[in-house]
Amino acid sequence: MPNASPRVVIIGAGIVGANLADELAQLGWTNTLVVEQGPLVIPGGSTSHAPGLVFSSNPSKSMTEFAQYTIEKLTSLTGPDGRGSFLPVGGLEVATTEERLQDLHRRAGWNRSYGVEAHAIDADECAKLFPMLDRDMVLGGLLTPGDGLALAAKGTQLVIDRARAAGVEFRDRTTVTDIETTGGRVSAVIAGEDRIPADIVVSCAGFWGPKIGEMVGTTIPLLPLGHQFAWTTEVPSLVGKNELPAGAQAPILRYQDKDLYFREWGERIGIGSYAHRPMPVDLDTLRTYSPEEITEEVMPSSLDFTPEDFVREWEASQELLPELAQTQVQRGFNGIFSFTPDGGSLVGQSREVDGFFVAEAVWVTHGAGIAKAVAELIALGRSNTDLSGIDLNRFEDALTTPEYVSETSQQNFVEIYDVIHPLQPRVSPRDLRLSPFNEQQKALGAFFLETNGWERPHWYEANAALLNELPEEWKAPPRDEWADRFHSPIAAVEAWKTRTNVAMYDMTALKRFEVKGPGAGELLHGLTTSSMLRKPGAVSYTLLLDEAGGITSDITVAILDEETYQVGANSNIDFASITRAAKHQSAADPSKWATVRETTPGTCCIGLWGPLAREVISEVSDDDLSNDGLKYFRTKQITLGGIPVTAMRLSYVGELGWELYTSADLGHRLWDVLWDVLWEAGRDYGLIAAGREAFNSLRLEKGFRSFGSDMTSEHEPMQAGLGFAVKASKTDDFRGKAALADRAAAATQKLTCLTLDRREDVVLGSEPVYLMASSAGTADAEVGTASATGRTPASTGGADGYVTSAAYGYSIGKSIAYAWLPNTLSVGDGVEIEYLGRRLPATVTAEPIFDPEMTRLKG
Ligand code: FAD
Ligand code: THG
Repeated sequence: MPNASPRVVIIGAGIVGANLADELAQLGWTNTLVVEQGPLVIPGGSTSHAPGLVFSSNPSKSMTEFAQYTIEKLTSLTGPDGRGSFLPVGGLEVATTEERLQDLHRRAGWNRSYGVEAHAIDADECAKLFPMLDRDMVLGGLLTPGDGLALAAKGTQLVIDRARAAGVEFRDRTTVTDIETTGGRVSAVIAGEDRIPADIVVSCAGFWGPKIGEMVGTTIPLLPLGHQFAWTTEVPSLVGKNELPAGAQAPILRYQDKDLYFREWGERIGIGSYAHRPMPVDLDTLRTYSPEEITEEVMPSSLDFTPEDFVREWEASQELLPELAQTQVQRGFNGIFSFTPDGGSLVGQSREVDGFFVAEAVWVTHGAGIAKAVAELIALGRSNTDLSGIDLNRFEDALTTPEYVSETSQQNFVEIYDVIHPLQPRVSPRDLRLSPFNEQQKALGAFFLETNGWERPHWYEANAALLNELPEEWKAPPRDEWADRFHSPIAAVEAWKTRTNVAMYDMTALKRFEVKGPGAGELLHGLTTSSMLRKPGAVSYTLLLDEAGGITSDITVAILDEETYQVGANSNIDFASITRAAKHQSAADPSKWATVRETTPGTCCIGLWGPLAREVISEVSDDDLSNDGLKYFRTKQITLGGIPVTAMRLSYVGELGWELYTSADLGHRLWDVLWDVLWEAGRDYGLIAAGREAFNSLRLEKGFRSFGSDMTSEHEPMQAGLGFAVKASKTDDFRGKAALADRAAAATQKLTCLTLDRREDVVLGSEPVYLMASSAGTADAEVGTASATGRTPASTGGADGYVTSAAYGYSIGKSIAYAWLPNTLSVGDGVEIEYLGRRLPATVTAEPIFDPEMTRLKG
């Protein structure tokens, strides 16, 4: 029978490429060829020498699930010895500082949030699990019993056998030298003299990825870096304990305070180090090997050990594991792997070339899980697991230059085991993308955080002068030290002024682009959940869905004229997907062409919001901005102090006012025009500039969702509380429509608004949430997480849900946390949020908390 699935060529037979071939075959796609430059038994990439530690703790739900799937799959891949390809020895992270000890509770929270067993344990228990530890150095640990060692090379060979049996072809000792494209699509892979036809090409080339990307003109923002791994000589207490040569029984061990990790390796200990200087590798000068030269110890991904980089590391190893003083460093190597600007993997289809996919910068830990998701993406057009956090297209162009990738990737290597606060900005480069208001913001004492390369004010020190005017009921109690980082009491002033007077917000970093052409309306109409065939002046809040009805973004679309649509988006991923759709529509029917042009860098935006916004703007504009002049969710061109401005009446903070857009050159003046109202008008409106901390609090009070944290493609609109954005009046088809009803009926979880019962409690996001015994299950209390609330927790292993976004709500005087929880909960039900090992009582609350009648916005 002829094979009907498209011809897929996968480049690279490491853990990712081999598993991708297998996962595609399981979906019925067997017309696949895997091309590998090395010998298939030891290809010589990172997988060939990976020591295989699988620690699943991760702030991302998707990454946690990818690790769990890798563990599950490797466990099920049994060799001729009847044993699987995973050693479930458990994972142990030890703390030797108070800060780390606290952080282990936070990490345990991530595990529990996403259903993975984790225990905070004391030093005695750590020493029992890993007897070599210096008990007195250790303050406590985090035990993840399900973690352990991936036998990556073995598992990869087994998966290759299985894929072969399903009909997949593997061709080793073959180096891909070029990729042929025809009409913007891949058509063949070139290997020297050979031309291999292909409908789809997937680069699973690991740290060689940038070289493959160059072949089609797609930038792959990863940096190959060296990383030291060494083995001791025989350790007395391990003699005769483990199977040889590489068996292990004790948990894999992390000593993050010194950037080290350890595993038993037969009678020896293997030590991995991130403590050394970053060692970038230049792919152009990397030595190439003929397949015959490659052995277990000699391979292209393995550089010579540099003992001078292992001196302090060896001392630190002997401190934690004193028995190592009786051993020496027997052997080591500097292995090559991939780092990226934000530390995440790179997955998805190229923006430039159809049919060119990548799955790179993937750890062994996530290898099988990501391979499964990419197989779904290719075969089904979408993955069952949210991929937005690791999408290849998430980086702005300014963040993919070689210099930027090199600097940020090296920084991520250095910081890999550091305790990083969720709001902590990168150290460098800073001041990369500046809004035209930057100078004025600095003059007001802006405290900047960084987003997508933009400097964005978090609060303004100038507003500290208003702290003594802040009414008592708007003041928030002091926070714990962790939650206090990157926080200022000034945010309370800025929230108060926005709700009672008027404030201006820098919205320049909001990703936006213009869709233009005779086909623009039809294009967006087919992609969104509301009508795009409306008259100029209309603005819609609408959703992009995948074919299965999952939310891939929430956007605003403003119709500027019949053929010009301005999209307010969430990220570069939206830009890439709409660009691709426009290209396809234009090719299919040239009379309905549409182009997509990025306008973020060339324009700027101020959000002017608050009950006095109309008074302020009328001081500087003669345009009619009354409710009759410009209704809620409408746009028009106005003039403001002589500056042409596109005004859009909407507000993410839930107050009367407008987003005011102009070109970047006029931005500085626009700010001054508004600001001068403060001084020139006969009346003091109390206008202030306000920052992102207040903004985030106000948007949560209003119940406005943030894509990526509150909802992803794993959620359909109803359960995310966005059913209103799917317009029942829209009879035309749009992507995802057919799947919506069934999907909503099957949902068991719902995005739920919680408020914390005690005013002093604050959470930050990703924390586990537990139902009470009255709402589910039986009690099973665990030391260290016992209920502090007098209520009985329903369970202590995996949680019942997790927090997405959270902020203190100044206008209600307590914290707000949105969480994914069973949809059986009702308003008034009590739950507990686990924060740094403590249980905080919270209550399901009706939403939106602020202005449910929308009188503020529509007035
Ligand atoms: P690779 O295994 O590198 O596979 C890519 C393949 O593509 C190679 O076989 C290569 O030969 C082939 N290829 C490249 N270019 C071409 C071409 N032009 N034509 C044909 N074929 C080509 N991860 C963990 O999860 N846990 C750990 O404990 C761990 N420890 C590590 C320790 C060290 C010292 C190092 C260096 C890495 C470690 N990693 C660990 C990371 C892990 O090894 C890698 O992230 C993972 O193996 C990458 O798998 P891959 O399939 O993407 O890449
Ligand atoms: N401004 C603009 N575009 C954006 C955002 C923005 N795009 C991305 C992101 N932010 C989208 N998020 C939202 C979320 C809520 C609203 C607007 C953008 C909003 N919601 C009203 C509500 O829920 O009541 C919608 C009412 C309606 O549909 O009529 O305003 O900040 N330009």
